[in-house]
Amino acid sequence: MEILDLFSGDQLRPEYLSINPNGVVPALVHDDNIIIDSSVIIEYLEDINLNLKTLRPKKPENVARMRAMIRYFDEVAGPSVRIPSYNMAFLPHFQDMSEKEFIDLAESKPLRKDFLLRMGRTGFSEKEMNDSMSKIKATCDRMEGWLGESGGPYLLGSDVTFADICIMPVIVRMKDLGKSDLWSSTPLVSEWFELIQSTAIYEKTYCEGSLLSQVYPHLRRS
Ligand SMILES: N[C@@H](CCC(=O)N[C@@H](CS)C(=O)NCC(=O)O)C(=O)O
Repeated sequence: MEILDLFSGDQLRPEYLSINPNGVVPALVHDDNIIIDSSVIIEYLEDINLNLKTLRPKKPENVARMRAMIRYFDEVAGPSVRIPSYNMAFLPHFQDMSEKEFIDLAESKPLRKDFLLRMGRTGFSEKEMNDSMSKIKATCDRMEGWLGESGGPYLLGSDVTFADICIMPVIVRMKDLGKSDLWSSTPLVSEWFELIQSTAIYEKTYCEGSLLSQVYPHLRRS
């Protein structure tokens, strides 16, 4: 396993770009296969028979429903969570740069150039922040509906699936940024999140140092 330092630009070095031309993590190299994008990687890990607990439903119609949920998360929640993350946690890294250094950095990002230029060194506007929060709230409302339809406690019913795994980091990030009120009016989402946080595997996943509030002192709340 290789750990990349994203603020040193490890993800933009030619060796890494030859693995993932998008210049983002994660990437998996397994035998001679390169697999990129986290939601693709986790399905691949199931398909190579590592004897892991299955996270894909059995019925094809449920697999389709699960994938449609993941598409929604990637379309709506994924891009939205980046805006408060950058504004509240990462912005100081960019404010320490000169304008030229910042533009050069933005230009070097295959996937995130426009995103960084939109943020600039002053951060995303209040309107962009509010729009992001609305989209994450809309995601919680969708999840509430799905949990109601399936009977929970997971999005597709009694078993945890890739859909739960794909949205979990967004909800964890928002909690870490002090935005738990986004699901205060969606009780099924609150219960879903409590359940996920109570598992042993959650503790392992979010080991010490993996939350932004553990890395950036200014995010710590008393
Ligand atoms: N859809 C991609 C998104 C990957 C992504 O945005 N990764 C971030 C870290 S969470 C990254 O590598 N950022 C590096 C950069 O912006 O230069 C996935 O889920 O794998």
